[in-house]
Amino acid sequence: MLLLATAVATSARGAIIDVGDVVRGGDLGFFKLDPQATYLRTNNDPGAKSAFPFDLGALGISPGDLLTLERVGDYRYRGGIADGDTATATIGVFSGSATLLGGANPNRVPGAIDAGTDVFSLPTDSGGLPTDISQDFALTTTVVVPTGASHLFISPNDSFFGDNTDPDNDYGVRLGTALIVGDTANGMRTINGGDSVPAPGTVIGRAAGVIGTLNVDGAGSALGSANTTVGDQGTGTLNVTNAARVTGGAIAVGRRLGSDGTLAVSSGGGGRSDVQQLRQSRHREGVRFHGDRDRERRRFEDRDQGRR
Ligand SMILES: [Ca+2]
Ligand SMILES: [Ca+2]
Ligand SMILES: [Ca+2]
Repeated sequence: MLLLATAVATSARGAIIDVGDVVRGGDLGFFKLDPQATYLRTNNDPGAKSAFPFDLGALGISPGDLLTLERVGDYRYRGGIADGDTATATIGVFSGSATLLGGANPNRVPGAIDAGTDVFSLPTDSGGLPTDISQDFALTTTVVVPTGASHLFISPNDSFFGDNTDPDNDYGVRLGTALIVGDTANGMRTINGGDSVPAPGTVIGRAAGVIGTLNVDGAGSALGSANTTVGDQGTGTLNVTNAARVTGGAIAVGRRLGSDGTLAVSSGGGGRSDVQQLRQSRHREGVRFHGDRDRERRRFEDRDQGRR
């Protein structure tokens, strides 16, 4: 299936041209988190508070949406003078209701719905009671909002909450919905002429069998994305050409089994192109390959400046 609708948005400097199935993402804002608030079981922890139930509907988020959750800042996980404001481990769980039971319950979120990548939570610091539930996931991540979800709870991943603080008051989460180029049908977006597109997350080629193509072309043209997936279950191509830029966090190429991802960076008459994550990740771990059986099918091209 190929949708033929074409949308063109122009600015003073350039253009964003969408063809086919392109879902525009958006930033939903930063939300402060209390590092003492949790949805996990607690024991002999009178300072612990209840996690806030984020109302998905009120935020304009529906089941099936691709939600981006970016943990921001840090917290201090215990009161000792030597322990800095550096802890970042944060987890979340979707629920079919706003109900959060008392801290003594092993499963405090009666409407919990599984999503994302499983994460383990340690037993309570006092008494060693198990706290782990099967439905929660680790932040930072991009996750599909599961069927039936109406609320979201977020918590530090900790075993004692009453001693947590945030001295510089920066701990929280930034929520957004992802830009999807090629969601359930083929799609293509072209960013050119010096235009710049910020996105909390970007997915190119989401569903199996779908072809998604994102072109970022020309000096000053840019995609800024907290994380980018080139080929999620489908076929994704990210072309960065003629002095264009891609900035932000990690890039996953060919993310799931059966997917196909191509990241092509080339310079042209306009100058050198730059993929910030790529340059860093060649020597670190920002570009990740998944689905080993299909590794040989993936074409990873980096023609810029002879980088390998
Ligand atoms: Ca902090
Ligand atoms: Ca603690
Ligand atoms: Ca868990």
